[in-house]
Amino acid sequence: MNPQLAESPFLLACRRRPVPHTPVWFMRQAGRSLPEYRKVREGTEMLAACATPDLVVEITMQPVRRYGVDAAIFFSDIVVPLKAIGIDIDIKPGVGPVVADPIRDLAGIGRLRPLAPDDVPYITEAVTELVRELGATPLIGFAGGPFTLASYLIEGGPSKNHDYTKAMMYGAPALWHALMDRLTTITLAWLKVQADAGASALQLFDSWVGAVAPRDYREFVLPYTSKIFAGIEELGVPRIHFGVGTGELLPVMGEAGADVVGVDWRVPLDEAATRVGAGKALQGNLDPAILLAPWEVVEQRARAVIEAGRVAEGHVFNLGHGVLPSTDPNQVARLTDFVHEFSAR
Ligand code: 1CP
Repeated sequence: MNPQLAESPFLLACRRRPVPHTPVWFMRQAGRSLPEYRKVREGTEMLAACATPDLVVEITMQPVRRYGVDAAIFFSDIVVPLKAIGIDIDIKPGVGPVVADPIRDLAGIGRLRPLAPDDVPYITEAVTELVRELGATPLIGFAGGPFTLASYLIEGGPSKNHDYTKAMMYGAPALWHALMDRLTTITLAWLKVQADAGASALQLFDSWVGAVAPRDYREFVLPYTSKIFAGIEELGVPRIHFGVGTGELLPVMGEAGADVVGVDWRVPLDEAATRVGAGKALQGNLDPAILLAPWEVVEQRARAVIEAGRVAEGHVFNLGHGVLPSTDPNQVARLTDFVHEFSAR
């Protein structure tokens, strides 16, 4: 391991140690807001791009080069491990993941076989090459959270209300638990592949779990997120747990076992620190839409995030969700510099 890596501001903040400046990276920092991304993706479908190491390396590096962010996020997608075990899933432009044959019964769950490292040699190859190129900059590996993956598989695509998903959760709990159990096994193997190849941190994106109430999270989701975080503890890398609209879930998410909890823009970080409880760093939480406003507004709001973040035991600056495709990359560059300069004062 590169000796400077362990002392990188991002990994120090995740471990709640003192930092020279607040580290910053952005969810969806690679992708559609960057002209250089749109250029290299031309003519290649999303999931084909994810299985092409040269492209994955190039796209992951683009925001690191352009912005000088404190961490890279591996360019892939939460559905890649599902595709790799043979689920007929595609990412449709302008829509998102679409599943040909949604999983709604025991036979469907039976199709979710365990993932072996041999299923994803291109992931090992891309991560290995990236770690070499990144040097002292950490690489964040990731997986989709079990509720979010279950929702795509059960609904067959993006969903507003998660109707079929909740129908199974409440109406066929044995089926639900069997599905979550399989997804947990796949997710553990998928995260391990990335860490074994050299990823420095792992983030679980349970993006849509904010749709469930705390008592239901405890019964239907927490057993699986807890098992995932406990299962990757031995890999020795910081574990980050993120979801959107999780203000009410922060206390129970704080119990799941991550080292860092991601917060969306709805709850200020000082309040989030209280809700999550002691012994955690926080990541977040500027509203991504703030970047669409004039710079003066961005600066004022970013300052408030950094100040609220000082209450937390560790703070990684980020947005409350992904960079919006219409964002001007120059705003992101300016924000990165501002976070570094203002937090070092
Ligand atoms: O052709 C394209 O450019 C498609 C757009 C795109 C991109 C750039 C998709 C389709 N996925 C990705 C990459 C991606 N996905 C990354 C790496 C890039 C980076 O962060 O810099 C990551 C971490 C993800 C993870 C992901 N995929 C999540 C969790 C994060 C989040 O934003 O909440 C989710 C929910 C997905 C599903 C997905 N994949 C793509 C889309 C458009 C969606 C969301 C669809 C929906 O609204 O349900």
